[in-house]
Amino acid sequence: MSNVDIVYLPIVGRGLQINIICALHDIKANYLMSKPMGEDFDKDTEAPFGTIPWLKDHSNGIELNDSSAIVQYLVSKYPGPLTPTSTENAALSNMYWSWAQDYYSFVLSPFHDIITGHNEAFWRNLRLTDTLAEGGKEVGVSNLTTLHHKRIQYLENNIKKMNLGSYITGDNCSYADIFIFTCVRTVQETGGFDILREACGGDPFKDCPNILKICDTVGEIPKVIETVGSKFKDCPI
Ligand SMILES: N[C@@H](CCC(=O)N[C@@H](CS)C(=O)NCC(=O)O)C(=O)O
Repeated sequence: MSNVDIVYLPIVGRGLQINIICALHDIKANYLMSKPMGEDFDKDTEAPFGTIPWLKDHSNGIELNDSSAIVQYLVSKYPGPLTPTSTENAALSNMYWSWAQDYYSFVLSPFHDIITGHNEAFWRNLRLTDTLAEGGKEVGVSNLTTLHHKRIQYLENNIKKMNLGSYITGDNCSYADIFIFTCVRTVQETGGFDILREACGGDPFKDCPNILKICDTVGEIPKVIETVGSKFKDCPI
């Protein structure tokens, strides 16, 4: 039994990338599920900020309640292939991770509200939004689809301009590549995101060969394949 507890939900969301990072760094974490989709933990009362993911490392008592902080902690405390190789590489990994975090927060997460039909204001501990408030589902999906195209085009253009190596920060896989990979595959493969695939005429990343190339490279890493299993097919979002 390892000393690291990680709490999330049984969806891809902001959880699978942490599981992949643990697998690549040989961190044997205990994966616990929070209410309302599991019974191991109550995010509303046990997580300091009321959200998940949440981590506790019992080897030193540290408790972290933010996915970026969790990932940066894991790759520094338990060094492995995703540990940044220099200050510059650390900054770039952090920046590209934040691209994925913003894409997740402002595109994928509002889509979750539409997909699950759980869009009422005040249900969240973190933000106050009603994705359908300004004109219902059709307008909501159309606006989010526009934002999806904008955000991925910026990343695609940046990768093209920087003429990077196989991965987003160069020749080595970074933790940012892992999050970009889980976001892209979530949109391409999970059942719930058929709504965005349909709004994009079937292929939400058709103009993004560089993003897709990175995702294909990440998707060939044996520990990624093993950790992902059939999750993109099985999870709704
Ligand atoms: N910046 C935080 C955001 C955490 C977050 O919004 N988590 C979602 C699940 S992915 C959540 O807990 N939502 C429920 C709520 O806000 O009550 C992080 O990256 O950990």
